[in-house]
Amino acid sequence: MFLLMLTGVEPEPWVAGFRRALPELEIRVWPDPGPPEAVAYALLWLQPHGLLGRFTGLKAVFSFGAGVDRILADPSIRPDIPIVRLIDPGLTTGMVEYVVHRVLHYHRRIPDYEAMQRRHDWRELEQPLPEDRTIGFLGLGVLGTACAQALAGLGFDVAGWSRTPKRLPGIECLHGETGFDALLARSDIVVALLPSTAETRGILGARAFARMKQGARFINVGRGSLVVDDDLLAALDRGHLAGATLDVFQVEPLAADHRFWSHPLVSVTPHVAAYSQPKTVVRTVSEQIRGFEAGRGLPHVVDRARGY
Ligand code: NDP
Ligand code: OXD
Repeated sequence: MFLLMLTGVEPEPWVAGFRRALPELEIRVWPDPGPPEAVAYALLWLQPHGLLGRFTGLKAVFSFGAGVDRILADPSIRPDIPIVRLIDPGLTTGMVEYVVHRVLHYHRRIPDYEAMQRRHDWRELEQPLPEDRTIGFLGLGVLGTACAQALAGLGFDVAGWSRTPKRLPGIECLHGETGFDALLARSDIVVALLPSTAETRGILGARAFARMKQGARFINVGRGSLVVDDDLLAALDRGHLAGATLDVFQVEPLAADHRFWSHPLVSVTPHVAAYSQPKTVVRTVSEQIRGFEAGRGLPHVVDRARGY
């Protein structure tokens, strides 16, 4: 049996899609798992913690999203159960669209023109070429690399930072502590696409913001826990950073009284940069289950010690 445990997601299209793609498996939706020992696979998004231990026949769990921090924080998933993270073309397309859109928004000075419109001010502002703007990616994984390549293709100067050394054509690849500082110091727009791990939580605090260029912009599409909120607000308030686009937050939904909502230099979206769509995700996960049942092993299994 395949159990869908998807908090905040309308289950109908998922159930219909998986019933079509995996007719040999019974598909059930939490909180109606049927006999617990019959659950062989589970698809998880914001699942209530502490429940998976009762599924004694569990063979593998699949993440509904690319980030697995919330799944890893659930102590009821036995250490021998593989956790498969989502690498999906629909998710990648969504992230590329979002990041390219926000980078172009800043690059083409749309915030300045919006302010001028409010003053009925008709003037042309100086416009740098993309090659004279550096976009720096913290995280050069599946999503960071796809976004970096899209922007390099538009002619931007692109750099990226990862845990291990990398080589990507047309992108300056940095790693380690010196690489982190170098990337922050040379980027006009910094895009965070790191997972939330013991090593990355709080990585974007006062020290990191101080290393960014005067007037830099910051886009966080990774995880809210990367950022020390008060330090980001302080960097914006003192004019060191010129803007922030935030899609992910320490606590989601973002509290109604959080300063991010109303800060004039902050754009907020409700964790929608990339989104899981039945059309592509059902195919991706069904192929993985079918391959596993045929003895081919599972791709993209999370390294629990590394945290992503
Ligand atoms: P990947 O696992 O493919 O890539 C993660 C990247 O982060 C890798 O380049 C990795 O380095 C780097 N990294 C991890 N830890 C460190 C560290 N300590 N120091 C330096 N670099 C580090 O993940 P994805 O690209 O698929 O996704 C990234 C994150 O984006 C997800 O974990 C999730 O949090 C977020 N996300 C947000 C969404 C949204 O809608 N806002 C949607 C989807 C994902 P290395 O290459 O060396 O391993
Ligand atoms: C995520 C996702 O991991 O939406 O945030 O896929």
